[in-house]
Amino acid sequence: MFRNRTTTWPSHAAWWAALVLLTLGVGGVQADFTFGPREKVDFAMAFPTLDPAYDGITSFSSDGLEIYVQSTRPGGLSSWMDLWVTRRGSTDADWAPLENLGPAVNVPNGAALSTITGNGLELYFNSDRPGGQGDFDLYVATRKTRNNPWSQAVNLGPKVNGPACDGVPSITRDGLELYFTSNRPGGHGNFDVYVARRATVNDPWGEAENLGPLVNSEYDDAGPSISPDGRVLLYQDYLSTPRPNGYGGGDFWMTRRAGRSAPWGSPVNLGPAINGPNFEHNVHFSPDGCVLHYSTASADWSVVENWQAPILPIVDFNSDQKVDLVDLVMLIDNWGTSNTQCDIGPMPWGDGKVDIEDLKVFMTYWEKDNPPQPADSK
Ligand SMILES: [Ca+2]
Ligand SMILES: [Ca+2]
Ligand SMILES: [Ca+2]
Ligand SMILES: [Ca+2]
Repeated sequence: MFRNRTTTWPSHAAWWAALVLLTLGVGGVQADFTFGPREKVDFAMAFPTLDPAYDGITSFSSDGLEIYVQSTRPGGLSSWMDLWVTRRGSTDADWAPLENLGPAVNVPNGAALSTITGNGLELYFNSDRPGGQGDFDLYVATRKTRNNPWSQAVNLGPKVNGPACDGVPSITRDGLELYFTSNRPGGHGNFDVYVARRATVNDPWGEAENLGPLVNSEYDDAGPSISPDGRVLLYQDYLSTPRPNGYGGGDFWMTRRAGRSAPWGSPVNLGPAINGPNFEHNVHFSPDGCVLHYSTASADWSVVENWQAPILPIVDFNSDQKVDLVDLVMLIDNWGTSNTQCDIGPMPWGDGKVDIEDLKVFMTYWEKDNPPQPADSK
């Protein structure tokens, strides 16, 4: 697949020079990923069919062709918020006007904060409609195909929901892990993040589990957003007193794990590229994992702004400000391993192995730094 790019590949001599450099110890910091500077999203430009006065994005379909929106706009079925969808036929087509998801999902008590499985057939959301386990609960609506209407939403039942507030679901793309927040008794204080699991999408959800005292704290651990591959979990602390060592107001925090069966690591603040003095909330990964979408609110919530920030793999493995031969050789040298330094794809944080997905990512940066020379005309 890279055959037509051989003009940008190094000569044998250069290969050996690089190998020598490598064995002499030219290395660098542990490569990883980083967040690029955030920029304000002009809703009118990016999503012309949405109105920021009413609408908030709650989830993207994995193919990028549907955005689920919670909205207080007129025409809804509830006195609070309804879920709506906007669609497009391809990733470069225009978004269609919002459609209300209808009475299968929206009832007078409302529906909000949705998450959709990778196959687009299950939509989870929270609602405090009558008939649940108490307070807000999680519900799911299903459909047979992407073109069928949604079925009547059902409560996830007492293994997942309880009498306390259960909300803000976020599901892995494979539909096997459902993260949410709850202030049920038995946690570590205020809201905590919980997960429910199932073996296959045809199995019922198991008993929800607290993510434990490393991830959760005495502060609010809320608003979870799981990466599509389930290796990065973001959450927020904005509801009451934030965690110490943040940037003011509520902030986003991140925990990571090496694989789906590995334990979650210590949470870290997303840092000043993302967090500021306002209240960061409502965070989502783009379907390709390369962009973070989120909102900020002023202390009195009178000003809500929408932001996006690129999620960037660190391709310059040896930190010399160039993406060049030395970095390529490091990647090749780690081919087939699980060295996180060179694990830069397919998501910016990698997938636990160094292979063709990482080379593809590397080559996109290589070509930016080393544009092909125009062919000699003589
Ligand atoms: Ca509940
Ligand atoms: Ca907590
Ligand atoms: Ca903040
Ligand atoms: Ca990889």
